[in-house]
Amino acid sequence: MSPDSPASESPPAAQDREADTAALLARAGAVMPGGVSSPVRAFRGVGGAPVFVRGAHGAYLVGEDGREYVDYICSYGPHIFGHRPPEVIAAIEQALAATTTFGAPTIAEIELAEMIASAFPAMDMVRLVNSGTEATMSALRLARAATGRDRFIKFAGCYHGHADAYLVAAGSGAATIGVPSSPGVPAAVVADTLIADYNDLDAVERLFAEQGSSIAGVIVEPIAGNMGLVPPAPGFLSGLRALTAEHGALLIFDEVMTGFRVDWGGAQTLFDIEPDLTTLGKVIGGGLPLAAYGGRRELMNQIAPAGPVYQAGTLSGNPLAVAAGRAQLALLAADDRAAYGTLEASGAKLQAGLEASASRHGIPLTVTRQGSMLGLFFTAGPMRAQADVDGSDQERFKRVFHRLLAGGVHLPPSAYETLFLTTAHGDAELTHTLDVFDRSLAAEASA
Ligand code: KE4
Repeated sequence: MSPDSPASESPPAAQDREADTAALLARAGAVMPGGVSSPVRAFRGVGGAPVFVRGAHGAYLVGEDGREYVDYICSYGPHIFGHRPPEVIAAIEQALAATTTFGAPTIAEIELAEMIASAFPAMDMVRLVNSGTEATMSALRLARAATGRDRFIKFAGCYHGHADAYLVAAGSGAATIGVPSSPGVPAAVVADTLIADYNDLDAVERLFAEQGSSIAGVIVEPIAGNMGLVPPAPGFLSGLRALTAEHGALLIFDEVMTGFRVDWGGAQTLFDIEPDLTTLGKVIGGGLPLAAYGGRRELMNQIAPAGPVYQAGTLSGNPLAVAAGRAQLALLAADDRAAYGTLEASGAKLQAGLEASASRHGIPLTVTRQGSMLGLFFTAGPMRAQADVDGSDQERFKRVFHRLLAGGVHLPPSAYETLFLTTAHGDAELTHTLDVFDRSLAAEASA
């Protein structure tokens, strides 16, 4: 299907593929919980056995069975130029010639931090960490230290990683596997976690009216991507900015998914709102483990060793990950940031095709989108909060997911995940996707 697909390897018959995958999953499950390294990959949200992946190129995953799939997982966000962009691979190879890790400061870390700070005006200073979870965990610790308060507000359906305090009404894999509040999280830890519905500014206003003097901050995905893609309602983010400023709390934008994805300066630039702290990840690591948090100088200088708030990491600022991240950000900055125009055009084309197909077949569908991030919901909408996602036709999502997979199109295996596009998703990939999607909806309409 793709220009360099392994044409010689004809995929094994479907039943062989199923058997092989089932055997792989059984083998994996004997030594790894659920057979995976992260829950959402186990297909619990859609049923069936996951595709074990052997390789990837451009917009394609290659399964262990040799089949190719147009990839809309994109590793849940890090890939924005497709798999193996030559410039990123070359940067990693060059860094590898020096080492895999030093455990000592490097000029490359300074340069990446300077790139990030220049793209995000709200980030005077940056601390590099290894995962989005570390970034949001550290940002919360800093907010609590800076305000001397313990409580914070998060939104149902938003996912900020798996630090204990956040595993309440979490999105992403937590929502998928139906355990939004995980066992093992002490009640005392989440006693300070206050929950509101996304886009419900009145609920936030009430929480501040009741407990404002004990609220350290509000953490929010400025464009929610962990309950599918749910956009902020007009005035929601500016309302959070006003309420946090009024009550001396910090506004934390969790841009692990949206940072450098929806715009060079993230959602905060799109919406022209300046948070107090920002968390980043995914794109900034170029596919290797790297994330970051940052904010105003007087806040960040409270982080050890500049200040008393402790946070550390053996592999933080890892030279390979920093090299990959710098190369990927350089690609995004190239040609006056032309990549964003390409991603917007592809995203708009895919959205229009999906919506036209649903209209043709009389299937209720809401497609939400911000650039190269899309949400796919089998419901008339609108999508404002997790309850709207919960109320969508999830059985239909599962059936369409598997029909697409059989047709060589791999969505993220959950109605609570966002589809990602990269610059490698060209006309051939979008046309194939829309053809298979249309056939899937025709089957739904005739069922
Ligand atoms: P990690 O710890 O997974 O690197 O990042 C946590 C995180 C924090 N904030 C936001 C907005 C995020 O989207 C994430 C992670 N996103 C999920 C995808 N929905 C990661 C996929 C997974 O858990 O396997």
